[in-house]
Amino acid sequence: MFEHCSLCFRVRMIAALKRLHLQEMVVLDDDSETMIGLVGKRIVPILVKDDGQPMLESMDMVAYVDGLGESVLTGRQRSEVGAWSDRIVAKTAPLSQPRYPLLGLPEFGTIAALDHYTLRKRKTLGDFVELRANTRHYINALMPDLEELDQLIDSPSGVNGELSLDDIRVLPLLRSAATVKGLRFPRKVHDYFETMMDRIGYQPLPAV
Ligand SMILES: N[C@@H](CCC(=O)N[C@@H](CS)C(=O)NCC(=O)O)C(=O)O
Repeated sequence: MFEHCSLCFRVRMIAALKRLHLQEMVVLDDDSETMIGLVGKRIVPILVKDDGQPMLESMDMVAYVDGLGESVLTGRQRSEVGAWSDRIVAKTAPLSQPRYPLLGLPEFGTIAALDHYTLRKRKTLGDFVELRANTRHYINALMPDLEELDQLIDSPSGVNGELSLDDIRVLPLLRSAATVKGLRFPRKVHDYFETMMDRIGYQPLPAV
């Protein structure tokens, strides 16, 4: 996994909700070898099950972990929440991705790993300094979506009330958005984020 990765956080989240031990291993951003050695390509998250078999899709991993013992994701899903989650990624990426290298995260623990990330993201997203310089613009573009989520949240302990796969979709995205100093979550989003992070026992990432 990468510490900053929201898809990886889905798996960490379900393990925490289930009170199951997940042995976590962070790879350096330039350590393609480890990922390719496990599954034949560069990708995270990878879940290696107790029988040694690796899994590749984060939502399959979530279903697998939730299926160990009694399920906790018993609530209904709502298509509006799923659609919101799909849409928001393009809005948070220009804010969160240029910030991750500033947070002291283990996947950027060497200069080579840090530069590897910066170079590959420059190709897809653009120049980090320029993106960060436009923080206000990207925050303004994101706020209507956060207001929309505020209307969608049913309870601080579950976006649809009872815990569901929608929480697995939403919380990791909020964790990423919360790396942006100066971005204020609307009240219900804020309460949901605090309550859920507290429940799973994770500190938010630093905000810069
Ligand atoms: N559908 C996969 C997508 C996994 C994925 O796109 N992972 C990204 C990181 S968020 C990745 O590995 N990108 C390649 C890279 O980092 O070089 C899942 O949900 O697990």
